[in-house]
Amino acid sequence: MNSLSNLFRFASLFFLALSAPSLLADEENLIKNSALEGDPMPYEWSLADTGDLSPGEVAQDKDAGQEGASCLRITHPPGGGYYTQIRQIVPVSPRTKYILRAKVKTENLLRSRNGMPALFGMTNSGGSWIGAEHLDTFGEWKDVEISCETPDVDTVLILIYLDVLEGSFWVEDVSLVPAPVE
Ligand SMILES: [Ca+2]
Repeated sequence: MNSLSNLFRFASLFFLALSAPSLLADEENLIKNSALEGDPMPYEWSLADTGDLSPGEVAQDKDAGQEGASCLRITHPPGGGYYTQIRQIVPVSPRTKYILRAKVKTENLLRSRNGMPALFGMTNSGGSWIGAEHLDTFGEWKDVEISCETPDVDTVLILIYLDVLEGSFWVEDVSLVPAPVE
């Protein structure tokens, strides 16, 4: 075999290796509208009823630092009583390992004394956390990856959650995929 065909074979394998994982991830992603596109509320996602506390401002931010992407932004301006929870019900298999991912950024979070920060994660339908990450990213984008195992349920709630006196929370590219079998 000459060196040119070796080179071609190597290049083909290289590009196959590059493209295969992303194709697989797209097919397996259980999240609908994973890019959180909407006007401004993302389609396929809903705003939870938070009772006496009104939700904050939901917007699509094209200048949030993810090239070419419009990112979901939740803002709690000063002076309000806010509690924002954006969620999607997702069918899953019981007692199965999953990986939940998103790109996130927060800025100027002012917590109440007992308040939670920005949170990303998933719960069962009764609101018990299965996996979550508290987010203090101080203006920098961060890739969040949460490995968790579903309890004996066939749906979960994916939550984008902000419970602060003031501050902003950006989210993009949410995915939930079955964990690779070990
Ligand atoms: Ca988006």
